[in-house]
Amino acid sequence: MTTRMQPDPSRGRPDHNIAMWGAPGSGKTTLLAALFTALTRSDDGWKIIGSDPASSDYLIERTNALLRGKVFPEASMALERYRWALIGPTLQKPDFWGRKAKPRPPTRIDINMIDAPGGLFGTAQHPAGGLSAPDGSGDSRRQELLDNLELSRGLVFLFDPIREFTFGDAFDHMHAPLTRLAERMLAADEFADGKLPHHIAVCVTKFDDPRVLETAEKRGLLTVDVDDPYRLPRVTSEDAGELFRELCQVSASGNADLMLGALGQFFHPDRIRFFATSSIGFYVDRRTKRFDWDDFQNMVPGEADEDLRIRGQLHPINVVEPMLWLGQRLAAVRSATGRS
Ligand SMILES: Nc1nc2c(ncn2[C@@H]2O[C@H](COP(=O)(O)OP(=O)(O)OP(=O)(O)O)[C@@H](O)[C@H]2O)c(=O)[nH]1
Ligand SMILES: [Mg+2]
Repeated sequence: MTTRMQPDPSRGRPDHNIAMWGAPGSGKTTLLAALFTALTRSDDGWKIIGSDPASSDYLIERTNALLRGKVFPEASMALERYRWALIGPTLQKPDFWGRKAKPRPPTRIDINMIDAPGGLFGTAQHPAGGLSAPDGSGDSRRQELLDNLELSRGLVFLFDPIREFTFGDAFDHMHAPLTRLAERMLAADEFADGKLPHHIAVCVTKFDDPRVLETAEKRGLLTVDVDDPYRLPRVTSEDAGELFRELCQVSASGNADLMLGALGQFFHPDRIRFFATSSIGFYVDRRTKRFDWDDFQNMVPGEADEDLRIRGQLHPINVVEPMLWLGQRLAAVRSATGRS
């Protein structure tokens, strides 16, 4: 079903590679699995299409598992790569006089997405140095992960506030690979303005969790999109940075605030954007079709104690937006630098 990541020489430098980055269980694979539903539920005309059979299979299987099976993906074991195209709307809105414009050619954003087991981001050692797995496989997989980060120009970094509250290890999973990546980019002369050339979408995940939602509410960060029939609470990208900062305060290790410093050190401010994300969204009663502050939890215990399942329909929040932002920014860089 999945393909191992290999550089594809026929495509030249893959400027559009986007890599997911985040601690184990931070929600990387679920976010990918929710992409199709997110696009279909929003009415802005974007769709996602697999660019090869394995990537289409993934979309079909994962979408079904989430929607019908109501189950979350299993923890990732291998580095997996998917190729998708996001196809934009073709119809333009009527102009001021109500005249319909001619359909325009669709915008296409190619995404080569890399999803790795979160464990690979922790305790990353120098590829030439000691090995953590007795058979050396951990080391070669870490090397592969770094190769991918080096080739990508877009990063989706997932910060899981619930894990941070419990384990407090998000910074550990960011710092080591970031340092290695910077070392490689410096060696490759890709550190021109003293920053990495990458764009980074920082997603605060599990926004549907009551603890995260309440933090946003207490800080006065919640808004409602007037076009949203369900009236789901959201946090705009402008305010999501503040939510991130606020959630860093409840880190079990107290190290989470270092992440903001590291982001500022390594990434150009224009190339960082924050998102408050939930792959499953809030539970909405199918009769009332409205968000209800007294009954919004969409994650419920499953049959086995440790199992968690999805209760109702999926209403993904800020799942597509980070991809579109990255895709559009990378396309702009590509056209400005004349790279194909
Ligand atoms: N509340 C809530 N929980 C979520 C959401 N997405 C994922 N989870 C929970 O987080 C768990 C891990 O999600 P994954 O998508 O497997 O995380 P991952 O980052 O791919 O994990 P690894 O592959 O182990 O690195 C799931 O089993 C769910 O329990 C979400 O949108 N909301
Ligand atoms: Mg995973």
